[in-house]
Amino acid sequence: MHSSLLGSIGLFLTRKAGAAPAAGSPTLESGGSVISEPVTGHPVVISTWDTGLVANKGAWEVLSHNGSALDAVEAGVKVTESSINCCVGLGANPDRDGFVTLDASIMDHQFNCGAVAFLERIKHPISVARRVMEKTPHVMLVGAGAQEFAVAEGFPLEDGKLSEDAKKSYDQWLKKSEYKPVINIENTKSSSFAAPGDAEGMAAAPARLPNGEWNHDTIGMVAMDAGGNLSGSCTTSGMGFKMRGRLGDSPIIGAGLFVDNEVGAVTATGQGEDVIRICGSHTVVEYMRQGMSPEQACKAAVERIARIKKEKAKDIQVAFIALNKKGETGAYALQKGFSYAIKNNNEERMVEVKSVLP
Ligand code: SD4
Repeated sequence: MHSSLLGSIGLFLTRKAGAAPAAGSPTLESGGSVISEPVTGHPVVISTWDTGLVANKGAWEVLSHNGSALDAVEAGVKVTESSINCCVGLGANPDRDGFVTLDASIMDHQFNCGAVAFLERIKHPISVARRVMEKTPHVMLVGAGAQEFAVAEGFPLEDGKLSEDAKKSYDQWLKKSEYKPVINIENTKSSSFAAPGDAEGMAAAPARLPNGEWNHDTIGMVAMDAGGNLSGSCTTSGMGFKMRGRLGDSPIIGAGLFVDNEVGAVTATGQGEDVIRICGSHTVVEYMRQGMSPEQACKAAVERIARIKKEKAKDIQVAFIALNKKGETGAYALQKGFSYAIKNNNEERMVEVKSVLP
């Protein structure tokens, strides 16, 4: 057997609550039960929300065959991009004007990164992001330029029709919000997304979808391969019914995704404006560099957002998931109800995540 695999098997032990933390990692703060036990060892893949469970299977196909973390995180989130769901891929909810616009980013273990944003009619933005990383001197392409690049690279231009679910959801949203394109809804006052420095409560997108669920479901994924290298990916349609041209955190390296192969890999989900405000994923990596566990680091970043948002924190959801160089995983959310999916050689499950707000 390959020696690195033998080495990894020794690490495939889940540290139980109460067991001594690894040298150098501070203990978890007291005052709440540890819902998410860190999982150690590699290969390992984690990803956001329930859809992560299936996406992880796609990544595992690669990781279990000794593939790279980079190939794994691309393959994994492509599974979600191909499925019909509210917030990822071409089947997702559109912007206010009825167009699905997609954002994605990818980053490897050597600080190579690529992103696309405001991309329309392309099924796999994550793969276009990877092409940007590998075939251009740039990090990010947006809008028509990103689409032209994708087509030149051989990605088919899809028809741009809304999925049945998205059409229903959009029609319902139009009714409820009484949105008429001729009226400048962007100037509607809404406190939901206001923060210090915001243009006095300018509406960005509804906090909740017409069915009452939080308006988010990005897939962010980070993985470590058998060789111990880290990579990450993040792909989304952003907030449903957003202003046309709006970008969230997902395509922004350092906000929605960041990987430092010496320290760890982090991705974010939720209200992107507030993740961007604190360069969220980069911040979590830096907290881990200072010695925090993945969970502690995610918690510290979420708390920072809560402090900035003050009483408006209750109107938004933000969460981070993190994987450190030891293969330990952790996450934290602002609101209850966030979970992430984990897969390694020993287990495949959802992990319920603790929140800053009750
Ligand atoms: C965004 N962060 O566009 C994304 C949305 C999201 O889970 O994460 N949804 O702001």
